[in-house]
Amino acid sequence: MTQFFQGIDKASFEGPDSNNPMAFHHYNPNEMLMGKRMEEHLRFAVAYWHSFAWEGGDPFGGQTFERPWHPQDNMERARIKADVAFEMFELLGVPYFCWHDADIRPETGHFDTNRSTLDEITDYFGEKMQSTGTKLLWGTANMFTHRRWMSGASTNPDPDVFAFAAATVKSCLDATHKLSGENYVLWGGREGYETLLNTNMGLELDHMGRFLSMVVDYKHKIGFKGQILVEPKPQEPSKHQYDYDAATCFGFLQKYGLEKDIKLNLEQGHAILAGHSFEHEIATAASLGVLGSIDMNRNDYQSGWDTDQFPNNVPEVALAYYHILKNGGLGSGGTNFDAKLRRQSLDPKDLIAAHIGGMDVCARGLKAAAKMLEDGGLEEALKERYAGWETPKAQEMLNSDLASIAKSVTDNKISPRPVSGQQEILENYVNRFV
Ligand code: XUL
Ligand code: CO
Repeated sequence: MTQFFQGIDKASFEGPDSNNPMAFHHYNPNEMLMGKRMEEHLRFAVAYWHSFAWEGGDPFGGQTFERPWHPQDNMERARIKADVAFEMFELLGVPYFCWHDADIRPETGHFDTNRSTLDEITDYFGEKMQSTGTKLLWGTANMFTHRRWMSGASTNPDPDVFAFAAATVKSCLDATHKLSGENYVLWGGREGYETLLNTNMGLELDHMGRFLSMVVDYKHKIGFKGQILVEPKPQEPSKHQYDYDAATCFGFLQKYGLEKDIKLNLEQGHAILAGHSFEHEIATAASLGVLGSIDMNRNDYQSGWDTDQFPNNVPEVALAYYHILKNGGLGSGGTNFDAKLRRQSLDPKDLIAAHIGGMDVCARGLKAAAKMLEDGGLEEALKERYAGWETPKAQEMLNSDLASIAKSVTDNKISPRPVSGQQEILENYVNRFV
């Protein structure tokens, strides 16, 4: 045991009336909802980068956190960081965690040493996963922080960077496979551009499509059974990112024949940056058959950049889980807290409390969503609204053509009668559950 979380007990469920700030008020892993345990619906994961690698910097100031594993430049401290991380997973009772290579090993500047230190630390993780029962939701490669990635990874004008990216993803996929990861994520932080004046967009998109095909081929070659996911985000750090939102990603995947092999990891904050709601992104992915996993957080509605706060808005979260449940759940995906403390929240206790709060908000949202689905009010209203399409006449029209339809409009004197969309009634309905 390290001393880091000294004095903090394992968080347990005490119910909504408890006034213990370090207990769960709503997250009760064994509570059954729609025939499944709450833990199995939510599949929570802690993000290594925000909780353990981020040092509290912002564009105006550097590190505010002082942790026993700082500075993060050698393997001894990488192991101390891992010891603390696994202690936190146990204190919270989260079943999963997620990492980038750069979060868990020091950056050596060279591919071979980056790979050997990654192998070493993931072996260390393997032992800890065995003894604690914590599982890997997904691994990923950080191909955006180091200066070599400044003009992109697979979309870089320099083929040597493409090669470095391919080798990096190979080593991260190998490590994810070794740890029985259930998914592998690619977020293209620098796969985009700053100015079209120096960018060959068509060439870059072709290279990214080819790169992702190689990732899928390699997954099959090594027998990795996890799901490959790409994560949409519209801007930041690149001014224009190619994976703008769920619909853009789907169009891209379809163009390169990858829509059956790759699904999406959707993030609340990225949805907001793209001018969408989170449930819009979830419903879009679900309707296109590419809903994979979620990064749960909250974005500031005013700032215009990615604030990665812990979620605290139950009505928003409830609608997100409503669309997840309605579409059969997250499968091999989960709820990864891609969320970080505010930089003034210095204490180890803040890290635990932030996750407890986030887990409780998700649990409340999930419970509300399950109740709404079981009650069936929204589904009933939908059914009624589209009932006209269930008639044989309407169905025949879909197999018809414009001229025949036009003739039937004249013959039958069709004159549509507008009906209410009942938005306020439906919003009032939702408010009864959240
Ligand atoms: C960045 C972001 C990443 C991805 C993984 O905004 O969301 O942390 O989730 O690279
Ligand atoms: Co994310």
